[in-house]
Amino acid sequence: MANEVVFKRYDKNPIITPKNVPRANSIHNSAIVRYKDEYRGIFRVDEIDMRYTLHLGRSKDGINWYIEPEPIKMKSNDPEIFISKQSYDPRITLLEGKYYIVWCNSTQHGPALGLAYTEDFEEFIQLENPLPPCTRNGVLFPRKINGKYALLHRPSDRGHTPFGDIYYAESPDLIHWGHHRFVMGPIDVVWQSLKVGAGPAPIETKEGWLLIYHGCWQSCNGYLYYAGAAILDLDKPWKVIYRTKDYILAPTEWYERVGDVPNVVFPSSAIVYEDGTIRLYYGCADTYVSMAEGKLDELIDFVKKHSV
Ligand code: BMA
Repeated sequence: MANEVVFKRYDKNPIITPKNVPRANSIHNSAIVRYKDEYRGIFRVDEIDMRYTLHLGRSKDGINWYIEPEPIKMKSNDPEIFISKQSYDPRITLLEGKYYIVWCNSTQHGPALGLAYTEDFEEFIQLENPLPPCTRNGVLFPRKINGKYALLHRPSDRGHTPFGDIYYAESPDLIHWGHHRFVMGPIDVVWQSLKVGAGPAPIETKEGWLLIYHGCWQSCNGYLYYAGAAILDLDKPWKVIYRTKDYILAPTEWYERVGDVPNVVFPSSAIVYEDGTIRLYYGCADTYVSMAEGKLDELIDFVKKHSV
């Protein structure tokens, strides 16, 4: 396999294909966590009418999955919050004992972040919309920072946004968001020269918050998506300490190159194990979910040694 710098791909990738759900056209950018001795996932399923919705998945090993054929029904007592018919690209964060999901709703006013939590992966409670449209790629930090909840997101437009910067926002109560700060944007390095967006929930390390993100550039055949990593200041996460010049994962395998949108790796969940292994789940070509593993300390060394 080409270009494996820290992460080694699982040899039976892709682990999830459209065959996992009867009506699926594709299953890709999804949020996966460990739950008790098992795994749970919130999967983006595009169905055969090309509507995209969030479905619950259960797995004992994180590789073989049962995914519910019907979308998750979130509970909310406020009809004014965005519960759109189309939802995509969830991220998940374990925060104060609850699993918080941030995803993107397609609304008539453009893409808008949704926020919900679950404690048991049975009942999902939707909270106030964190921000107005247009913004995507939202993910919560796993603890309060300076006494506030913290969110990364990417302001966008209504279409296939040809720009994208990562921003930081904080909140005392997960309802009111402010203290907006620019974190990072595209730079003059080809694979991350058009837009960047946050991937999995940031991981706290001694060096700072490890953020795995996607970077995008435009070739004559459209957008290509790669994975990179950065280390953000622990107390001021809008300050970037290191950021990879080289990508950590690129679309090189058939399942990353061929699909509804070719040449896409879209990192969306990461799990750190007790032995220091980091497992990355990522969407492939807007069609599949795959998995790759590496060592957390090697990833941090790589980010530091190959920083811009
Ligand atoms: C982004 C998002 C992702 C998708 C990617 C590549 O803008 O819409 O859902 O994986 O484009 O098509």
